[in-house]
Amino acid sequence: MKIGIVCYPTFGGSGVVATELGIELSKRGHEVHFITYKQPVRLDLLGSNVHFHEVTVPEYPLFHYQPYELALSSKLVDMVKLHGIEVLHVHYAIPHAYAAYMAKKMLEEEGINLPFVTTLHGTDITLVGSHPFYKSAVTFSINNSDAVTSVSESLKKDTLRLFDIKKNIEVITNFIDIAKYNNNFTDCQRAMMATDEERIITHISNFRPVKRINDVIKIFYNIQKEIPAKLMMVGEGPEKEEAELLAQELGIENKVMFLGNSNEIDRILCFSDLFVLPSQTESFGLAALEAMASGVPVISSNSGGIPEVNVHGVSGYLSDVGNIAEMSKNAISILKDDETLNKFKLQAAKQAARFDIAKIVPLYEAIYQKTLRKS
Ligand code: GMT
Repeated sequence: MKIGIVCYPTFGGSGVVATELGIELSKRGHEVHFITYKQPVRLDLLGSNVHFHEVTVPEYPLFHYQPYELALSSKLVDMVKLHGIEVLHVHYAIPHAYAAYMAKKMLEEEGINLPFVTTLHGTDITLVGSHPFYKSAVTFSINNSDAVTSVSESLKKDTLRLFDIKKNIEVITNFIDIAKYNNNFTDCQRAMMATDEERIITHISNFRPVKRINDVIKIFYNIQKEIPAKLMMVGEGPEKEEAELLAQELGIENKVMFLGNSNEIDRILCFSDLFVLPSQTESFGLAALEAMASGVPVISSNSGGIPEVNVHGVSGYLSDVGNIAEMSKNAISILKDDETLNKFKLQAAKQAARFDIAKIVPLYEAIYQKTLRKS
């Protein structure tokens, strides 16, 4: 098939999922076209089966807001006509599903049929999509997609609760390329980060309020009182400065490293002992799955779709949002001795294997086929 993929090209989970999906589809013989405003961060190899088409939005002073949807839908029309793209897969409803619908309608005028699949990722529904200003457009574009998928059961429920949805939503969970995370690194360079006696705790996110970054710092503060440890904070975002200040206030700034955005998540996870994800809400928690695939147990909140990924007492522990005391206690219970830690590491890796890319990508292929057959 010739498949067009629209996504955010940034470090966010939806962009990562879209990119990994596109790469895998190309390996399976499909021709994949990424259409977005920048080359996706994890798309470093443009092989003959993977193409990238940049959407440019010229700045014009009259426009207070530059019309990205317009530029995107025009680009979609042009690329479909030029490359014969047969099906479009848009990740994140806002504004991608809306732009896809417009492209579909424009192409219809020219006798070209373009089915499009919308994958809902989380904040497009839970935080942004339900905002009254966006609600009508998001409801319309979901209901007018040829197929709709959601990355967890929890997100499907949220979507049905928040919007008037007439369309069937199929749950296709996020996935992980297990082979990539069965890291072959002979040297993780752990020694650069911590001594042999220290445990390494990691958090990776976009540092937005929903991630509750300060909880991560507080949980770590409690851990390091009991067990020698270092904290790796990976990512960039609006809450970073406050978290840095909190680490200073607590006197642990020399144990907390803010590493910024990284393209080497697998390397960082390779030397990590525990991953902390105390989010307010999380439709899936791809970062937790990436950690588990590297054999890193997870201490998380029990919100949204996280319980579908992290299994209490198996791959880590779950607690109510904001229950820092319990999260700290559970973290310490995993880290306290090598035997327990190694048991949880193995269990985390085993649980992650349920989400292997090889099991999930055929489900998307089947959806593309179905939309093509219907049209
Ligand atoms: O985590 C974020 O805030 C980024 C956001 C995104 O759209 O890129 O992540 C959402 O999609 C990910 C991939 O499906 C999910 O793993 C995240 O749980 C989800 N984030 C939230 O629901 C807050």
